[in-house]
Amino acid sequence: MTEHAPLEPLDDVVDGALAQVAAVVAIADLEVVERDLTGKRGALTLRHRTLGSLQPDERREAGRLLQEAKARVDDAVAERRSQLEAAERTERLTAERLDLTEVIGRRQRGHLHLVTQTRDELEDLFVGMGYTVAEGPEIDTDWNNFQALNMPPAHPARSMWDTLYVKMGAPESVVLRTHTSPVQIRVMSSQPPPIRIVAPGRCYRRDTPDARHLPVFHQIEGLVVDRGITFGNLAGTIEAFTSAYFGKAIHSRLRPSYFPFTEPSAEFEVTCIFCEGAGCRVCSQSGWIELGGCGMVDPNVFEAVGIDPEEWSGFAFGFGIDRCALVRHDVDDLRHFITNDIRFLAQF
Ligand code: 2NL
Repeated sequence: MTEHAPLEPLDDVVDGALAQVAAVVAIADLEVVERDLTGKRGALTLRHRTLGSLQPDERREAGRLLQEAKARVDDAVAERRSQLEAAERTERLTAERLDLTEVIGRRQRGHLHLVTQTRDELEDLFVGMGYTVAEGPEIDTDWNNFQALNMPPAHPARSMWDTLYVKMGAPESVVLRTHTSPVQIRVMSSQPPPIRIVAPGRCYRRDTPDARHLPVFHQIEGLVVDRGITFGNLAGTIEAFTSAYFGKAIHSRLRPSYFPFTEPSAEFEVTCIFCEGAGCRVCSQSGWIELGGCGMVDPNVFEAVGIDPEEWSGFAFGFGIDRCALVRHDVDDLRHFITNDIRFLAQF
């Protein structure tokens, strides 16, 4: 501590000390400075020891000045310490800051596929009309899929369906169902009329995918069996369902057709939802869009499942769920449903 030799003016010692204290930027350094000044061998402590060699009057005065100097230095150290502590605390708080009000974008939730939504909606609609929902396996017997539906083996009507056979049991005895009719055959074979069911589900055909065909698609079929069921009941049911699903402006019409399992048979069409019947490109200027098929259950089908066609009559209808969604939501290609492009799917 030669620079703080006893002869150096006390004011200079204090000024130097204050400058040092002011220059300190870390609390640890402040402690070193403090020790150099007021510690055992500190500059001020050493001056204190020289007091003993002074005359009492001088000693009192020098002692007072020394006390005053020490107090100034102590104050400066204390103030600097609290400044540094405050700065350290602020820095720590900033680093540890948690903003509990921060809004973080919500996790995106998925939703049901449009085809599933459509199936649910159609089920609800028919349940509201008094039907129950029936389900069955996607792999079924040739009997349930074809023979009971009035199509014996090798019958030419089978060529209407591009069937996929499964190697189970006898050759060509098990198929991936080509429609959901086998579900209705199962119900009719296992419970007596009256029957009011819809059978929705996945079906398979050996088709190449294009805008209007998918090899794996979804169908919903309806079946009503009771005494005195007429073609008028069928037409009324189709009309009730189409206006409930597509809206009051949409109506239905039936055109004669052929299915092996219904007689008479018809195709049903709905008012084109784009032009509401005026004629446009989508409906080829006809004002109508074909949706599915229907008819009165063929007596041969009743015979196959053990229901007496003299006592009971019934109607059935069927249409594609995918195609229904396509028409209602103005989708231009069925393949969008299976491409899994999230930009397409997220629209519905
Ligand atoms: C179509 C035509 C149809 C049926 C399905 C049916 C079922 C039984 C008996 C008689 Cl168990 N018929 N179903 C009847 C007529 C048409 O579907 O174009 N579907 C996409």
